[in-house]
Amino acid sequence: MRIKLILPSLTEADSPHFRPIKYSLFPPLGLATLAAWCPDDDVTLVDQHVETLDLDDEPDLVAIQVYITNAPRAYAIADHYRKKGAYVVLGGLHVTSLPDEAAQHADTIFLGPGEETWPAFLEDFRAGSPRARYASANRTLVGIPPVRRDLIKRELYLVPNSIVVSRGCPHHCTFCYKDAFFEGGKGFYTQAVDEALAEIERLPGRHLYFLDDHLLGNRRFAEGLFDGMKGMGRLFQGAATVESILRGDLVERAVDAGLRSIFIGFESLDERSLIQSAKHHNLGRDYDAAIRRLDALGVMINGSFVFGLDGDGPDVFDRTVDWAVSRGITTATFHIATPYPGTRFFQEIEAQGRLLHRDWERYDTRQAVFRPRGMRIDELEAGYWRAYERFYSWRNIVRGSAAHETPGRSLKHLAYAGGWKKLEPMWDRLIRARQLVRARPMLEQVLATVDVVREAAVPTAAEEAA
Ligand code: B12
Ligand code: SF4
Repeated sequence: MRIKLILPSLTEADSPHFRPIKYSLFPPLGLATLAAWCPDDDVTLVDQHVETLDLDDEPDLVAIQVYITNAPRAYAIADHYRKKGAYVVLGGLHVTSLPDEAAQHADTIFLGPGEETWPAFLEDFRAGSPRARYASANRTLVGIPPVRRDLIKRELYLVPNSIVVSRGCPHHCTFCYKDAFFEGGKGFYTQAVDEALAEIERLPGRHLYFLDDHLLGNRRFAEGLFDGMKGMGRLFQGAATVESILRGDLVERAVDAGLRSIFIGFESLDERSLIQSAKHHNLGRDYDAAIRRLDALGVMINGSFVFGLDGDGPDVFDRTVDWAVSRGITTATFHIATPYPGTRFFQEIEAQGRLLHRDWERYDTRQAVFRPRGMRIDELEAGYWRAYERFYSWRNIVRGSAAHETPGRSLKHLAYAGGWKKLEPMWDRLIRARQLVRARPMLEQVLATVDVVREAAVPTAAEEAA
């Protein structure tokens, strides 16, 4: 059977917001995961961010991954293939949030993760009796076949070794996709440690990026994973919460296994906004202590911040940027608060009559899609762009890098932040020439240099108690 798996572009390639390097970071891991159940089929995997989508072919089955901002493109592609007589199925986050919308463009839709439903569908499809809807309920990653990495065109990505060893997260922030996506079953589960380690062993090169929502979310699993990775010589990046950094010694174990940079959801410096988002695990946490601890371990921080929550006034942008720069946060990801359908945040904003529109393509966290309380819409959007501009000004990159205790760490900060945001023409050239592979040693070099100050990493009694 000819199966075509498609990840439609999250942003149109001719949009001013299409930053080629951002969209050439990671391959479509979800679809490569599904392909594992089709070892004997003729499978093509197309990622519209990095390659042209040929619409003139004749696949028997087309499976499309739908995120919120690619929904209109996904539906157009689906309609096209259905007209041509292909069987078209849709799955992913947006389909799970709005199944009835997606069902208008598909022969079959999938709700939730695909590890249980996709093989069930394939069996029904091959038997000639596929259902219109499959919803995941029994979730596990134990014993699933290995991701079809042979379908990933490694040369097109800066980080071809993206990996997920868990699904979901133990928390319930109201703005997060998580509760909507995992409804009807477990919302946080992991691979078996030995299977995760075997998957890591199979990855070539040194650098890995864990795309897990919360890599430190299950203590026992993370301990096993990091202990098993010790000595493998890997360098990796991942994501975790402030609270998990402050607790116990998991972060030291992660560093020993190769952790060099971490994505942390600070989200807000204001208690009111944290309460509004049910981000209880951040409440009362000592952000500074977490940052000091990571810095002492030589781990760079990518801080995530959300603007436009109810506690935010027009001063939030400069205040947040000044704070992040003064703390030596290496890179920052800013978002305009965006209520994704299916989330509690969406329900609240809709009930309050504050939603501006349902143009999903504009739900890209760069545009205001609801009326904020503490400022005007134009203030929110202008403030968001100003935050990026200020944070990544050379002046602030230099100031941020000076916030570290050692010259080695300052240099690393300069190289990483500068490389990420100030070398756009170089990235564009490498991408056009299909030579991103040449930048990987540079990335590894920056990540590899560490000067750890262990003593400072020991938590205080208060941190331990928290
Ligand atoms: C990698 C990533 C990206 C990559 C690109 C995506 C890619 N190459 O896959 C990049 C960096 C480009 C990116 C950008 C953005 N991202 Co992003 N990203 C992720 C991340 C971290 C991992 C995705 C992943 O690989 N997951 C692991 C795989 C195994 O899971 P999966 O893809 O969901 O696939 C499974 C299921 O969904 C299902 N499935 C999926 N498709 C299909 C299809 C069929 C037919 C079937 C049966 C099943 C199925 O089966 C798979 C196996 O279970 C997720 C967080 C997360 N944990 O998922 C956020 C996430 C997807 N991103 C998100 C957002 C908001 C963005 C941005 C809009 C925000 C921003 N400012 O950065 C931008 C996009 C800008 C724009 N204009 O749209 C949100 C999406 C919310 C939503 N409702 O769609 C997420 C969930 C983060 C979050 N916590 O809010 N992102
Ligand atoms: S901690 Fe992060 S991944 Fe977990 S629910 Fe909150 S926003 Fe989502």
